[in-house]
Amino acid sequence: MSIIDSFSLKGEIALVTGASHGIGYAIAAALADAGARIVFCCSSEGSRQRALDAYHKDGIDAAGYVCDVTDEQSVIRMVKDIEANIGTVDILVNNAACIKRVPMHEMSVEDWRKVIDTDLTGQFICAKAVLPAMMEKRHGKIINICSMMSELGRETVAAYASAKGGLKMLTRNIASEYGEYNIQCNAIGPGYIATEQTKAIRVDADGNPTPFHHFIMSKTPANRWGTIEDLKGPAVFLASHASDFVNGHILYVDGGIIAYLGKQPK
Ligand code: GCO
Repeated sequence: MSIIDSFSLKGEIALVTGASHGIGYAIAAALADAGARIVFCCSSEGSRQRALDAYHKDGIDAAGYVCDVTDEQSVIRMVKDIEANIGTVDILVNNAACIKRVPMHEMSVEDWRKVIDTDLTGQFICAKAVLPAMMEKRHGKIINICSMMSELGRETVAAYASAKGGLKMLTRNIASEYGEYNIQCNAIGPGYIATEQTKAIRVDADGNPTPFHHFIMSKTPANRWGTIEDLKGPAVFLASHASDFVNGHILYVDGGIIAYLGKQPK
C-alpha cells in the first residue's frame, strides 16, 4: 500500500457524534475528504437539518441522526439503523461534549453529573454500541476527543477536566481490551481552539481580546489559537491505516501548550 493510500478512508463508514458544527463538523468533513461515508448525530432536529444543508452545500453526502449520546437506548437504535441502512461503523469519533464553567464550590451536583454524563459516559455508550460489529469485522477505529484538560486543570472547569481526564483513561482501556481485534482506540487532545465553545473566554462583549486570550498566548509556543482546520490532518491519520500500530495514544493538537512553562516576563 502506498503511503498516500494508507491515509485513504475510501469504503469506510464514519460516525461522528456532535458533528452539526464546530470541531465535529470539521473532523467529519476531513474524513469525507479522505473518502469516508459520513454519518453524524446531534441533539435536535433543527441542528440536524441545518447540518445536513451545510454538509450537502460542502458536497458531502452525509446522513444525520438526532441522538442523545447519554441515552443508551437512543444510541443503540441509531447504530442499529446505521448498520441496517448504511453499513457497519468502521470509524467512531466521540466528539459530542458540553462544558459548564463554574467555580467548583458553586457547582450543583446536577450540573456536575450533566457534564460527566455527556463528556464521559456518552463516549462509553457510543463505543460500546459500535464495538461488537468492529470485533466481528476485526477492524475498527475509535477516536475520542479529549482535551488539554485531560492533563491540566484550571479554575471553573472541574467537571469538564475530570470527564476529559477519565476519557483519556477510557481511551487507553479500550485500546488495551480490544487491540487483539485489530481495533485501535486513540484520542485527539485539542488545545485552545477558536470555536463557539471558547468564544466567551476569547473575546469580550466589545469583541476585544480578553485577558485570558493574552494569558493563553503567553502559554502557547505557536502564539495563536488553534483552528478547526488544525484538527483535520490528525483526525484522518488516526482514522486511517497509517495509524494501525498506534493504540491508546492521546495526540495533543495544542500548539505546544502542554509542553511549555510559559513565556518568561521580559
Ligand atoms: C476552557 C476551554 C478549554 C478548551 C479545550 C482545551 O474553558 O479552558 O474551554 O476547555 O475548550 O477543551 O482542550
